[in-house]
Amino acid sequence: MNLADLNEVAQAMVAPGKGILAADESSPTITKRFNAIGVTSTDESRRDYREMMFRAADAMTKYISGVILYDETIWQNAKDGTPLIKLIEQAGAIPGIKVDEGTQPLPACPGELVTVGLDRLAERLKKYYAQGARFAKWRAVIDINTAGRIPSMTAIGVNAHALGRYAALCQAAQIVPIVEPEVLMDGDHDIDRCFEVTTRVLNVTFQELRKQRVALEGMILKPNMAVPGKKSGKNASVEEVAERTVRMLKACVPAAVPGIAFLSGGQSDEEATAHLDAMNRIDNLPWRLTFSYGRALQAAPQKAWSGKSENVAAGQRALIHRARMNSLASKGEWRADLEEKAA
Ligand code: 5MM
Repeated sequence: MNLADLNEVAQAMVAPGKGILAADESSPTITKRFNAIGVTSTDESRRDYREMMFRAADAMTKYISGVILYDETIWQNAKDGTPLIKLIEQAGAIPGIKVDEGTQPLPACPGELVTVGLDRLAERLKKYYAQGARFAKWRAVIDINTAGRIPSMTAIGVNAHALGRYAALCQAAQIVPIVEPEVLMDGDHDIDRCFEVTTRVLNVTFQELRKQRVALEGMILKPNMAVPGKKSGKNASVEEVAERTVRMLKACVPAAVPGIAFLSGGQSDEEATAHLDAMNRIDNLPWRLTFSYGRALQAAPQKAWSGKSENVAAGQRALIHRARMNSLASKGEWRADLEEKAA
């Protein structure tokens, strides 16, 4: 492992004013998104959609540091035969790859999941590196369900262990691991419970990363923010979310980690931007804080595009807009009126 090179890639992923486009939806997930806009999901429509995004020059060159791809996309060519991965590289962005193979029910832990995909991961990483991937992503999913006493320490432990195994294998293959332990915001829990569970998950995850000798300087953390569950009927102010999230991260994430790139987790586009912006207005942060959004970057371009070639420019404009808003938020320079002006 060459740590200086890993650190250089990690720093570039969180370069000032830039963040990550999470375009790594598995085929079932992108099919769900396409169904919502009335588009049939085929190899070709998935390719066309992703090509549209990777050709949105202003987004890709100014605001996006890297793109997380799904296995299918990393091997696909654009309509004119250019490999999609080349479009990303030509824009000056870094190609990344989702390497987990989804979740399975965790035995003896009803309602809980474990992320799988460690078997043959070392071989797969070699192939992805040869194809141009310089970072990877693995997502662990932790649900909160107070009635079911979820999450259990078993689920937190096995998922953290897998994140540690994955991260160590990535670094051995000279690939920067994005470590994503996602605590879902779907439940009826309040912000205190989200704060408490996420703190526990992050602490156990970093224990595992240390145990498995992962170099913190050569990784990126992708966490959820501290927010109330969607079904709680409770709201938290932008400042409260920002203050709680930064407090939680300061207690759990060593300053050696170059950057934290948040998931959006089902927040609205503007909420995700406003929360990131408010965090970046807090002084003396030990790491760079930016975005690694999937839905909060793509919902608007998906709708504008709606599978029609005549809408490609509109889809690209929508992506450029969201990427610019989040770029400003990553510097604490976003203002709500910029959204209205664009509308
Ligand atoms: C883009 O969605 C990613 C892939 O999900 P599946 O494996 O379930 O298809 C997902 O991992 C994503 O990278 C993160 O959760 C962040 O996305 P959001 O939409 O939460 O910002």
